[in-house]
Amino acid sequence: MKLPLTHPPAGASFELGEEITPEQRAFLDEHGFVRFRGFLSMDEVQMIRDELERIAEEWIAEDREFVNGIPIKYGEDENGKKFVNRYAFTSLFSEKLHALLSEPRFETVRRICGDDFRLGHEEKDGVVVNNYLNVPGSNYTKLGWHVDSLRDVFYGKLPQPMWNVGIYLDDSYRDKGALRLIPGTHKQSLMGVFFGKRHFMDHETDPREYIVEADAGDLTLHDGRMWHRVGQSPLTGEASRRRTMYMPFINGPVEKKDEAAKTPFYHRFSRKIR
Ligand SMILES: O=C(O)CCC(=O)C(=O)O
Ligand SMILES: [Fe+2]
Repeated sequence: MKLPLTHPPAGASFELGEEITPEQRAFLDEHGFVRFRGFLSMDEVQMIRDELERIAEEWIAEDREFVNGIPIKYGEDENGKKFVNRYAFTSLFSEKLHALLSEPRFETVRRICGDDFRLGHEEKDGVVVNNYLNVPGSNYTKLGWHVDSLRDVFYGKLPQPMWNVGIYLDDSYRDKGALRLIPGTHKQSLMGVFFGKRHFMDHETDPREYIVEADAGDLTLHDGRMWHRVGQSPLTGEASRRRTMYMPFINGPVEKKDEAAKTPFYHRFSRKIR
């Protein structure tokens, strides 16, 4: 892989108006990601956190293992209490969240991805929430290097265009581990996607990596073709908690899932290696 031409400045961020500006678009094109500050209010962030708590209680009470074939990852906190490490299809379990994601602000985001893109509430893994907590019983404290669109290969297709749009539900600076990505790798060849790194197994620091630091309420967009990982927090317990919500923006034929959907190979594989 070639080195990116320029490295984005540390902490680079923007504010999103009714439309993406040429400057913001140029940043996104060049580096493959962008961060918009203060996209949601703290009240909205709190609403989502509360909904997540409610959904977790529901799923734990009914011993739910899957949603539409996608395994829910559970962990145990310091008090032995079960919690959800990774939610899938979250917006199907909350009318409030679904309503928020239908507001005009998200239409702006959709148009940034492309006029023919849609938010896949019922496709792929739907709206995913990661809840990283660094405690011994947690099954999700970090995430190895990967390229999101390689998942298509596990689903039996060539990598498709896809944007991963993230909402931060906690402040996430490097003391939380944070998202690390390699700017410019959205332009890599298919060979780079396949063989650049060992997907999900490799957690090594890369000299090219850029640490995306963000506050609760921020919105980020990253190209599904670029290399990224989530580091492990050097902190433990509640201080290490990092919640992010990812929305898949996709185009092409609609492929909705329901409870009859099979578990993709990728998830059976990833269950073993984390
Ligand atoms: O938590 C994050 O910021 C990234 C998560 C991620 O890369 C993924 O779920 O594919
Ligand atoms: Fe990812």
